[in-house]
Amino acid sequence: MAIPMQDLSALRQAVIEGDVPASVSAAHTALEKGVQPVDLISQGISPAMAEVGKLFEEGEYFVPELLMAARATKEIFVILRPLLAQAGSKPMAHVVLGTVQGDLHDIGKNLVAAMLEGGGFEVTDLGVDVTPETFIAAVKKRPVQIVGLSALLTTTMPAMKTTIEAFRAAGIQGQIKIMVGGAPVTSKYAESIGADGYSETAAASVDLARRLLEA
Ligand code: B12
Repeated sequence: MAIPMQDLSALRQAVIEGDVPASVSAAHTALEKGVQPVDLISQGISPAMAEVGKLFEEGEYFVPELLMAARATKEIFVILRPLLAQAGSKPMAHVVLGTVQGDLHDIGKNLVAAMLEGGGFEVTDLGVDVTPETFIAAVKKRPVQIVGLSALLTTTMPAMKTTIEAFRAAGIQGQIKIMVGGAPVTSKYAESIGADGYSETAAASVDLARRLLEA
């Protein structure tokens, strides 16, 4: 059931203000009112963090405000993670996710991980600044159907290409589907580096992952 956006306005406001206790309490209230964890992410946390990014770009916010908002998000995930895990029975597929080498941005990637978990996928999150070798080791460790690469800097976007080239060199590109995302990434760029798919938002990454599995 789609939840009217105004029902989550208190949560969005608390995240934007980086108010951790208010964010946690708004998340509990929303869940008690029957808001689904995935809707809380796609209609609450995602738009709030997009607004935080905008305020930063406009010079209204500085790094401390960003980090407070990120912390509020992380605390909400502590509540959501067990609920998201409960939702599905047998995972649809195993996704390995990480922010590429040299890049420390993880807010968007964490949202993608949470949405995928909510959408019935098992997610191994390798974190940030992930080298191609670490991605390859994760794919070799146990069966993986999809690898998701995130990059937020124009200077680290080439690391997506390097990672895909390393998959090819290791002979594992044919076994996996690769999806990419992050603010500077476009579908054209994704295609140019040999990725199988791109999505602009965390919510859309779930549909993308499903399409990649069917392909
Ligand atoms: C928060 C932030 C930080 C935080 C990061 C905290 C953290 N834990 O992530 C801190 C303060 C640490 C930081 C550091 C830096 N940052 Co910064 N940062 C941002 C900011 C304001 C917001 C990013 C964000 O979280 N957005 C909100 C999330 C929800 O959106 P998102 O990440 O795009 O993710 C969504 C989609 O892209 C998609 N998605 C994301 N990943 C994936 C992956 C897959 C597989 C898929 C399918 C989808 C997908 O789904 C998400 C949800 O819908 C942006 C500005 C902006 N508006 O983007 C600058 C920005 C990205 N940073 C920038 C810069 C320059 C830096 C620094 C170099 C600054 C410095 N001089 O030190 C360092 C770099 C550190 C490093 N090595 O990585 C620049 C990049 C410019 C460029 N052209 O490359 C930006 C654009 C700001 C600016 N305008 O100057 N930053």
